[in-house]
Amino acid sequence: MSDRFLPKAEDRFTFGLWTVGNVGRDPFGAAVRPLMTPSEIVYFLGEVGAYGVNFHDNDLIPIDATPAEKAQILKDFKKALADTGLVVPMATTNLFYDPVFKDGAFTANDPQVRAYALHKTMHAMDLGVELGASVYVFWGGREGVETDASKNPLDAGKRLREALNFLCDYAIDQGYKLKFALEAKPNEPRGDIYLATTGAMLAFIETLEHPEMVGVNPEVAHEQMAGLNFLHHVAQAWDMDKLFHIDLNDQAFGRYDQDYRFGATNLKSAFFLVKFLEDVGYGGSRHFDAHAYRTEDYEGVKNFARGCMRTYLILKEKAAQWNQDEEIQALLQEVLADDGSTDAFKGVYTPQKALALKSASFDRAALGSRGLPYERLDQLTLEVLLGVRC
Ligand code: GCO
Ligand code: MN
Ligand code: MN
Repeated sequence: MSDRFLPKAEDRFTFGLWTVGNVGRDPFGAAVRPLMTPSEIVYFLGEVGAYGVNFHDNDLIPIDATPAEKAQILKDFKKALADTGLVVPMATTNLFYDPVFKDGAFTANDPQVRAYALHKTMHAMDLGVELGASVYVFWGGREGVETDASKNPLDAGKRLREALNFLCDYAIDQGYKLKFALEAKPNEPRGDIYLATTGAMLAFIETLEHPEMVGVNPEVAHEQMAGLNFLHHVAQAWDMDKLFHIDLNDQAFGRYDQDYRFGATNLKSAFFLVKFLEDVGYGGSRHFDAHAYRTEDYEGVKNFARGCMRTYLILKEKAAQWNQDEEIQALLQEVLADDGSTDAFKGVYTPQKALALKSASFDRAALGSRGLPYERLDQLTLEVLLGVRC
């Protein structure tokens, strides 16, 4: 392994307890790996070179833990963090596993379930903040339906808004410096999940009482499951100053939720994503929300985790190469060339500009017949990725 691709703290590579700790259970088969304790996972992540570890409340503290058990787990976990130097940048609530959430949490029809979801989330926020989290993720895995006969989507939106407003105020009231990051997913585990895309989340945020506290946590696989372009959603979030966190993994279009190693399936998309994050100077966590193939033992899980980070760093180097490649840059200049002939129409609207633009004449046929060198640009991109351009 070449040293320049070893992860460093400034890369902000994080993993969830549930990612490398995934035991390989699926709807068709039992666990294939033994369960690691939370502190064992921290040492494991320290060994592979991660910067941080994130968790759902119940990844760390089982839902039925006694106060004494909770205290012991926390003590061991904090010791593991201190021993390894790992930090906890993000925390979240498990609002999907327990049967109580079978009809959703904040959007459940039963008001007692909705109240319990708020109760559980406030406790989980306390836990996250105690361990240093500054981003709090909301992934509404069960906030959806199998049949629209069961729930009015307007009611669901209203309930979700009320819950997030309540929790923003709770954070403010406690003096927590927490930012909320909403994570969209189109389906799985529900037949349809509300606010299915990052774009839908971005629009919803503007309807909240504290939109400044709330951003998004887009995940590669979630837009890809829906056949959408993930980069475009990330760019929109960035443009709105809402990219608070990001979940990196990979996924074939139209499949079940695969959660593959970052870059494993759509390498070119992964490249443009890394290039975007690096070009704009994204400074948040690069969180790998993925898990190893079910075929792996824990040596394989180490290969998986190292692979996520190493692929990111290789793509980062490729992005720098792409930005410096003379032929690529010359093609971009050609594509972006501006002869100044439309300067008089640019910028803010004035009635004069509008009039001048309406009476201007354009050689539509000449414009339409101009060739654009995108084939060459894309081929050069592939050749950078394939390592045949120096
Ligand atoms: C999924 C989601 C989750 C969330 C996690 C944190 O598809 O299962 O991506 O892994 O990211 O629950 O909120
Ligand atoms: Mn996911
Ligand atoms: Mn995720």
